[in-house]
Amino acid sequence: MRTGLINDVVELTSEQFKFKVSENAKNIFRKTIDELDDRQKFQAVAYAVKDVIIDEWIATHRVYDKKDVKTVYYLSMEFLMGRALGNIIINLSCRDEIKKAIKELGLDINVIEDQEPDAALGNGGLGRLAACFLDSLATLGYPAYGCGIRYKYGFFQQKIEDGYQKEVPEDWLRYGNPLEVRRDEYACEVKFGGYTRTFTDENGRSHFTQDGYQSIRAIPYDLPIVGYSNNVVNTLRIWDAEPLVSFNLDEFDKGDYHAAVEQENLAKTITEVLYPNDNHMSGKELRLKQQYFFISASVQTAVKKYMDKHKDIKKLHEKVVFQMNDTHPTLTVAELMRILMDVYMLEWDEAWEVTTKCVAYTNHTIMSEALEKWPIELFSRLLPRCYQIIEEINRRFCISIEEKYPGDRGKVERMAIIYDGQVKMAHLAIAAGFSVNGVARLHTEILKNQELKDFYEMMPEKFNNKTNGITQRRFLLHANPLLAEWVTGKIGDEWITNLSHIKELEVYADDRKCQKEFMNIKYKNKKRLAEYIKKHNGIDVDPRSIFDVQVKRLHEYKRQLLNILHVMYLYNEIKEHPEKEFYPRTFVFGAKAAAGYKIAKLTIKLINSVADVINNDASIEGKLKVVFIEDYKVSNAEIIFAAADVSEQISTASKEASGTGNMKFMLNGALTLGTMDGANVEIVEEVGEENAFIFGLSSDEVINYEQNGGYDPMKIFNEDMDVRKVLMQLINGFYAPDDPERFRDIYNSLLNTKSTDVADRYFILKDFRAYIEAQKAVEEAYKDEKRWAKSAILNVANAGKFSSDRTIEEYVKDIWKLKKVKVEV
Ligand code: T68
Repeated sequence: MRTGLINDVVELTSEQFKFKVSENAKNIFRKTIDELDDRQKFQAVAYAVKDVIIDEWIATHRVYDKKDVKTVYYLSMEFLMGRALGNIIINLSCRDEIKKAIKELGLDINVIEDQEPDAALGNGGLGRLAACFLDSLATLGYPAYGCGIRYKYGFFQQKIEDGYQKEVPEDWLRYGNPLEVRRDEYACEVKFGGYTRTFTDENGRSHFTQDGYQSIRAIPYDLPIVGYSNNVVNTLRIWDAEPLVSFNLDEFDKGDYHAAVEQENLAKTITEVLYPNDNHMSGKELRLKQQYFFISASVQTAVKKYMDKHKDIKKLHEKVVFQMNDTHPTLTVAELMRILMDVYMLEWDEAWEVTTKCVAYTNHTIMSEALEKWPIELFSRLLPRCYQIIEEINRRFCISIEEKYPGDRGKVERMAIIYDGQVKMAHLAIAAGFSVNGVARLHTEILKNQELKDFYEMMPEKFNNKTNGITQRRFLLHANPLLAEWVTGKIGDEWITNLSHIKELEVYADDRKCQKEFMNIKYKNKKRLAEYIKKHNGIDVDPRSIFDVQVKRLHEYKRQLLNILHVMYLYNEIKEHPEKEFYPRTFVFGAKAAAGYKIAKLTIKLINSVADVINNDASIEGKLKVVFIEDYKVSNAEIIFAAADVSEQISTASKEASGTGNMKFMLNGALTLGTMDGANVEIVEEVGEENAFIFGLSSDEVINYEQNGGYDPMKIFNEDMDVRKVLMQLINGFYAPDDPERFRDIYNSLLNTKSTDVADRYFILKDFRAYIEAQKAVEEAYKDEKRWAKSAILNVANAGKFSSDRTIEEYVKDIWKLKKVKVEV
């Protein structure tokens, strides 16, 4: 039970909560509760929940202050939070009172939750990981801030029109955000451009300062991160930009009209929109501005907060650690050096010593197109002082490489931070960070032995692995209440805060009654998804069919194309052999493509075209259905994971750093159909190969082919008639009668070395047969209900390792060295 600090919170009754809601209705909308529309009901309830949280939020920070705790600043361009309200309610200890009150008010909690827009301040895995980490940090009671950007427009909304993706701006703040708190008192100034000037102080020491710059004001908005039943409320601080002074008439009078307007425009554009690329670097000037903007504001604030209580800036690392979520926040290194030297007057060596004890770096990809490199010209123009600092870091780093490997020019060329006219952010992050981690065991090994081999050889002590995880609070407790209740009924509720307990379910895997209960829950969840599909797509799907699901960003390496080509193959089989037994299957896709990623967008059109043909062919008697779920996001993901039988994790081996969707499916009792890539390797290790379907090239094989110029897909095309038939259907108008050339680029990407430098770069044809066989094994396994139910339960039971609580404990122990805090009377 709750042991809160403040009476108001401790004794919250449903009566009090009802009162809060009706007061909100009155004060905000001048209405009684029954006069509110659904959105207003959401707001009235959300403000009441915020009221409940606030006291705990204050109490938490009072404890942090009093105990003078070490704090992690999780710096990330992205936090894919999804909806907050439902999640906060299940985490609050007074959840039952709130739920009771909502019911007594005659409100439907599901309808209310559905009114909240998703906070989609992220693209995919990397942003969602950050959100899961915040949930775990608060639940485990670790002092932490998430630091990010308050994008006006989050990740775009996807509409499907005539089978094509259309991007619609996501205006998530249109009606305001009831859960945020604007903190004007922590506003600060961020400077761009201009030039650095040297001056000498009275002791003859030279210093640097920036002149002729443009400035903007960074304003923080705080969002509460509520821990599970522990009174802890941490903070996600996202920064908005405003003009320093609004339109400056002085400048206008002086004739410096342009400078004034430019400065104002900078403030308007900088936090306007999230860049919608995942695993791809955009290289746009505005993106670099966004990075410096939120890093400068976050680092300034963290240092100031430390100095408010402490005297010795040289001991910053005892209280502060910055975790850089990929290279996007790597300017932390330069900004911290700048503040230490230019504001606190440390010498270079002193500043370097502090900086290198404070920053750590997580790598999320080995895809070369995702590696951040900035042209020197752009970088030095926008951030002259930071550039100067990075030049000096580079100079010293190159000397240390030469000392270690005398005469080895290749080393310096490969490892330098500035080389070939570019600033290489990963190299800077590794040179300055005291820790470099990958996000799954295989990924970290590939970093050490391939991508970052030189760095690993020179600084092996920095490298470590932190296999990703997900929060079971959102992805089981909230997303799948039926299964959550079943699990708790069997083994108690400790799994909610310690997922390793879920292993206790194993003893029920063979129990016939439990198997039936489990399959019944899965069936109900499939019905829930079928209703969602009916409502949103107008397609009837049979909840008794196998739900085979691939939901994730659309990217060639994730191989949605392999999946849909296999669907085309199955359709051909059914048409050619209508007499053959075939277990009905529903293929579900959900994926957003980056707006400028042509072949990815064409793949969406292909999936929808195949869906149109198959879903409307009465002759196959509903044996096959294909559904593309529009606007895949955190909120509908929760419904989708709960309903899946098969989890498609079919990336080209070595390309998916970890994956986290794979873990969400597993926890909800879906069986993985996947390659030995990313965290799939560890999933199979936990659950046993007999409870998953593994196929395809290994990462070593892929890397081998790549180093030897690829393989010949034409050979497969010429020898395998099933493959050939499917590929021909891409260019003979079978799925595009009005424009047979429509899918030519996809065909070419697989076969034609003239139009792409490497044909079938992602080994789709190479893995095709193995995938067909694995899919056959899935069908066989599903026909045996006992066997399937057992495997599904074993998947749930062995998901313990994949809690983000476990991941966070490892970060804390190996990297951050934080102490747990209790918030109580
Ligand atoms: C993902 N990366 C990995 N990047 O692909 C995935 N990139 O394997 C892993 O599980 C996940 O990170 C968490 O570690 C991304 O999601 C991006 O979204 C991204 C965004 C901007 C620029 C580059």
